[in-house]
Amino acid sequence: MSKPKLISFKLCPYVQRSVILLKEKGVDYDIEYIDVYDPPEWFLALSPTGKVPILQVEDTVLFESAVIGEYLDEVYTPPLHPSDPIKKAQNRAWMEFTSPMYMGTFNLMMATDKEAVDKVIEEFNKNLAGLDKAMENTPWFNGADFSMVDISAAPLFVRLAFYKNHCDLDLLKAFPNLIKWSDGLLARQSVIESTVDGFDDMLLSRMKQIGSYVRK
Ligand SMILES: N[C@@H](CCC(=O)N[C@@H](CS)C(=O)NCC(=O)O)C(=O)O
Repeated sequence: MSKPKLISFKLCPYVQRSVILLKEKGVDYDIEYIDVYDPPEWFLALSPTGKVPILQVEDTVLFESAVIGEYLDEVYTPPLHPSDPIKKAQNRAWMEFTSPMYMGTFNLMMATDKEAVDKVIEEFNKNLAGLDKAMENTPWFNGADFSMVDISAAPLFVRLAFYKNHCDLDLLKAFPNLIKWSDGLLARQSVIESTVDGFDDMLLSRMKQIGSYVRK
């Protein structure tokens, strides 16, 4: 089997989940970056949604990060879901829960006035409170075993750390369980290696273009 190839955008949290998973499993893969704001024709011909990630496996194109994740988990060892079906289902539910939160981090960047920022933060706080309550183990969501659900949340914490470091916005401060989870994830090698060089500067310059309210 030839190497799987991931089509990515350097700032995309959904692709970052696939990258972390590939690194956790030690898979040899190729990656090609596109600009999602000016996508090439070949990409639009391959991606049914016009979104990244897509994963090319031989002649097949997979899309949707959650599905790509499930495929990679089935094909490459070690399996990173709990084996108990009820636990696995519960983990998948929390993975679903984190997915729309990425829109929150994006909307925060896009907000150009205080009212819009406050609205995003209010919604975010509700979701963070739910996640904090669910995160009852340490160091990982399932305790000792690092798993898919940890991966699905990692890019979220990368972005929240960005807002804390560059925008003086500490969205985790009221959520002790999430602070511990975030600390563990941000120190993990696969997560450290999952962002491209210059990631923070790229986000900052994008925010400057947009006129993001939270950019100092
Ligand atoms: N549900 C999709 C979301 C992917 C997504 O929103 N990707 C963004 C970049 S982070 C994208 O490609 N946007 C381009 C567009 O919407 O045209 C997934 O999980 O793969």
